[in-house]
Amino acid sequence: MAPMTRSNARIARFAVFAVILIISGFILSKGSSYTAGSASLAPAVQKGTVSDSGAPAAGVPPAEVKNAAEPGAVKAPTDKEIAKDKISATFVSLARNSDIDSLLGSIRQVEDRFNKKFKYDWVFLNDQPFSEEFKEITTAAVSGKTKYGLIPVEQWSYPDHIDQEKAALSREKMVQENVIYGGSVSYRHMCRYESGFFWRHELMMDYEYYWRVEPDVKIYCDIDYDIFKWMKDNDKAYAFTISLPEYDKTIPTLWQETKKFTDANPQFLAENNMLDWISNDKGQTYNGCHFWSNFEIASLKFWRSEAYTKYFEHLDAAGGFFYERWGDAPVHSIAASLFLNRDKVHFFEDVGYYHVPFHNCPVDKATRIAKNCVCNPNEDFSWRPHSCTPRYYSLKGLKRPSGWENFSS
Ligand SMILES: Nc1nc2c(ncn2[C@@H]2O[C@H](COP(=O)(O)OP(=O)(O)O)[C@@H](O)[C@H]2O)c(=O)[nH]1
Ligand SMILES: [Mg+2]
Repeated sequence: MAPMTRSNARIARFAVFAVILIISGFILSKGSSYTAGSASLAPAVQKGTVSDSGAPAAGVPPAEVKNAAEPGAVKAPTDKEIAKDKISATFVSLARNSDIDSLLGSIRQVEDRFNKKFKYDWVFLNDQPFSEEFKEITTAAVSGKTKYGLIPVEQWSYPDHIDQEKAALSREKMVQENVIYGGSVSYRHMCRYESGFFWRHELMMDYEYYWRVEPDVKIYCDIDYDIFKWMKDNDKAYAFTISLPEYDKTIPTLWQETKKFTDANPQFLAENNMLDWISNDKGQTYNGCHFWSNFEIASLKFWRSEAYTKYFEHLDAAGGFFYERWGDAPVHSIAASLFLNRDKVHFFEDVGYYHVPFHNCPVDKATRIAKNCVCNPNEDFSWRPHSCTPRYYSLKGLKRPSGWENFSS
């Protein structure tokens, strides 16, 4: 073999250098992909910050988070990585056996847009035993584990202190006044259960977060990040998609009972609460604003807290779940607004959602394209005059999504 010339040696040295360069590049690029324990299937985020800079990047979800990374920059995690990184969370649906068809539609949407990738569990709760058919069909539809719980009868019946004749007279009056569900006893049990009990069902004890899903809802956009993990990493306790004022006739004394409770227990009020979202006069009256609780992604720890548990006990003793028609939505929302610091509440602008008759359709076109949304922004409710979401953005000093003003009247 001919001895190596000088230029051959230079070429060899260059080749070795190039190989080292390629290998280092490969290692570095691996290092920047998904790693368990990092924030990020969801966009990489800065904790506790709000969007005060430009519009969110295309497809980058949480409108309230700034400096989020492009989802495209994050390598999709493998099934193994997802399993390792999963947190303790579940879907939860309160349902009757007869809700099967309409609930199946909701499950299909949630699975296709989110859960087929993450495989979180699903808890079903009912005041009657679930039928075998209900169990078989829902288990086949859910990618995670399914669990079926019977509600203890004392949590779905009149407490002893309720005067049932008084309750019946009030229902009669509400029917005459055309109050929606005004005459329904089961609806009242449902609202009381969702306010005070679902979070203490034994099946829910395994979990830290939940996403409530009702029959006949739609999920309009892909959710390609682990939304539960996002809640935890960003220290959020309550998240919503739609907010609006409650119908006054269902809650004549809810605010006065709330004030009685907070006057007696001022220690539960969060320092940086959202009283100014639910009251226009510094707490004298309730403006009715509430998060629409048919969609909720929230922390179970919050409902299990002393503040909320005692608040529910106070309301239950006052009897308004039966003498009036207090909904779990205003009850949850008042509690979240008063007992949580405002940084712990989040609006999922990027989660396209529908429950009759309101839509949350991302008004920012770039978000709709990036997330394969199938909704019409002209139907979006979030920025309309009756929505309470603009008020929420103003008081938190958040940057509104690009183009919101075109969908505000
Ligand atoms: N098990 C059970 N679930 C109920 C009952 N009434 C309502 N639900 C569930 O409670 C939730 C709210 O009821 P829904 O009819 O959707 O009320 P709306 O959204 O306020 O019109 C849904 O998940 C229903 O499936 C009931 O009597 N028994
Ligand atoms: Mg519903």
